[in-house]
Amino acid sequence: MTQEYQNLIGGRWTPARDGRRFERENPATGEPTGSYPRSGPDDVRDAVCAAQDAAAAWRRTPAPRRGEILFRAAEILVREKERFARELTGEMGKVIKEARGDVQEAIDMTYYMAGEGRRSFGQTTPSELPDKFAMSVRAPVGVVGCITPWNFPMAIPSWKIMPALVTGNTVVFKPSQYAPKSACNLVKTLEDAGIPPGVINLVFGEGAEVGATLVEHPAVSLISFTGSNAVGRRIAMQGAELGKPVSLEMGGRNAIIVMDDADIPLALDGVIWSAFGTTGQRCTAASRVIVQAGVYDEFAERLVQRAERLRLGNGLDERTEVGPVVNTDQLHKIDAYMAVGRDEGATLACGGATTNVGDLGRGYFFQPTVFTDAKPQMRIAQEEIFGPVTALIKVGSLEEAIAVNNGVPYGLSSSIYTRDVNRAFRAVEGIDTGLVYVNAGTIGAEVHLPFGGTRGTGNGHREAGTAALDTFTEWKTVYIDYSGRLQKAQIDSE
Ligand code: UN1
Repeated sequence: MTQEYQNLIGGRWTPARDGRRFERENPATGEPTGSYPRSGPDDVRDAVCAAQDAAAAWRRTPAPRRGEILFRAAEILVREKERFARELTGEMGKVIKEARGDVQEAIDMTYYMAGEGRRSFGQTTPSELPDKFAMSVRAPVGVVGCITPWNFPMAIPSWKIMPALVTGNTVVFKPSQYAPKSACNLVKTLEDAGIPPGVINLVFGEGAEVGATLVEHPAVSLISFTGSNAVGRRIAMQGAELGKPVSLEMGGRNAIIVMDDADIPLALDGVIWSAFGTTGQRCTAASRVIVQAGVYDEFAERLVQRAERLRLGNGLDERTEVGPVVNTDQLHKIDAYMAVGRDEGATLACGGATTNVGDLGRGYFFQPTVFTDAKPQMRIAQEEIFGPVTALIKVGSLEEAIAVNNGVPYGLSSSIYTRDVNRAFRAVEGIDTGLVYVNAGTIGAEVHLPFGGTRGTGNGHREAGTAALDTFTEWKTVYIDYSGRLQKAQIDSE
């Protein structure tokens, strides 16, 4: 029988009020992986209430104590890493090595934010007046709603939940319905680490019901969302109307630039990893490769050879290099882009179809695909496909490469392969994305540096690093006048 999972509300694992459920299946095999509450607005309201009730005591808990709970959670994640990784692969498909990396990223973030319990520095600065002291401290915002996608089901929730908790907020967490077990594992870990009831609440269900209620709820002070641009924009508009800050992370259309003087084998490794790792289902995936004319033909040929050899399969098999895509909708969406690319005049150099050879027939597999002769304005070079598909674009110069790189609606990650340090620095300066890599692919951000993007990717916020603390706290500026008399800033100091 399929195992039944529950919401966590106010420290109690409970079904949806009206008893509805949904099932998730393994995208590699079609087998059921669990049954989850299909929650409705009432469940969200219960969770928000629980988070509100827990807020006062949690914000008064000294930050180092909050950090210790996170530290214990990180220790549990370390112990359970293999099991969590296997369950993660089983429900969203990424290959097991990468699933371990996903859990590791959550471990890294949890340790990192545990340390913030003893930092969370503010400023002290001299006042312009005598006998007056000035400082700034961080204050929690209150109840935070975290809405997360399926492609990094451990890492991305940890980017939101850990900084929110350590800075004294309480959380209502709505994970993707395509990776619910990992969400459960993460929340259970926090519970086992000793997080008080109501401080973290978990509500499973669909965006239209659960997510929407969370965004609109007046007691939710902040929404942190990672997902599609369409949903993110809607949340931003609602947030503006309700006067509610929202932090958005909404995908990319990232490129690797390969210059004539690049180390070609290294660049090939970088493209294969960045385009087809996680089956291309990373916001940071290299879905475009901008290649200088002098090496274009050779690069295209060698890339196609490598892509054709990639081994598709169940991610739990250690030999598998590319797992399934997450669901049938994604499979159809990716498939539909094949015709779009061909109609626009790009050449389908390899892949281009779903595959159901042998066991693959039970899952959602799409062949690693390379389009050559793509032009910068084609839809296959502009729109986020989110699958194992990359498009090669030929350019003449570094300036043109940078212009093409920047000429998309998104601005998350970019990379350049060159041996010329001057070119590398010129690219770093000219590229308009939140992340830039030199002689490395577009994926692989580390947790202690800011993560996020420009233009259609974000709305000015960054996750990870100390930048995350700015999202989850308000600055409180404190002046203490110990002169015993009325002192007037800007006036008495003349
Ligand atoms: C994402 O795809 O949204 O830099 C996150 C990377 C990973 C995180 C990706 N550390 O590719």
